[in-house]
Amino acid sequence: MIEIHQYPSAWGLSSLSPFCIKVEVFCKIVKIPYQVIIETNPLKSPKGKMPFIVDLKSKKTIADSSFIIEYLLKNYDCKLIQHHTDSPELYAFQKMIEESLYFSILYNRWVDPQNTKIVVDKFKDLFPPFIGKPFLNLIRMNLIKQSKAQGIGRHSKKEVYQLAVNELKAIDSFWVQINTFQEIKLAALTPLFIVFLH
Ligand SMILES: N[C@@H](CCC(=O)N[C@@H](CS)C(=O)NCC(=O)O)C(=O)O
Repeated sequence: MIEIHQYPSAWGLSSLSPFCIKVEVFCKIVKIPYQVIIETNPLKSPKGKMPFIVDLKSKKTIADSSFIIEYLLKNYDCKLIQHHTDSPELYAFQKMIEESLYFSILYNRWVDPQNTKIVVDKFKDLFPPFIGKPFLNLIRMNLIKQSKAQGIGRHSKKEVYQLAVNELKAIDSFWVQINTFQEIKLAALTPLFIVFLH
């Protein structure tokens, strides 16, 4: 049994974080028993980001969705699943989605002023009364800083969304090329595609 420490659900999804859903979907696919522990403070994670897991058997704590999946592939019976290093193409797409497309999603959710109110109104109830709004504003400030450090936050809104469209088009043609799921349905990265394209 493992504990998945992750952010709460939102918009009908099991977590507001795609990286958290990625790990949970992986556990579901390979049938690893797990228990979700809801966290709202990223500082509780060893790497300051969610998710992390605690393996109750080995007592190990592992942070970062990719390291978690690597650990589970090594330590649990996941025979049906192919590891992403078997496919350099999948690995390259993983990096594009997690290191680039993710930041356009972050921009859309936390930086684009058009969406700030929707996000804050939706997430404030995840916290005790009165602290939700100020806490979310702090998170927002931190994520705006992150978007500048990564680079996406330095572009105009039009440029950010153009980059996202380019990447979604690349994923779309990759999808067609590999004949939708036929080759990757058993890959450890399937949850990533499901989650980010949802
Ligand atoms: N590389 C990490 C990324 C995790 C990540 O970016 N988590 C975000 C939520 S989607 C987070 O916890 N951010 C909090 C922060 O940066 O303060 C993974 O794959 O787990």
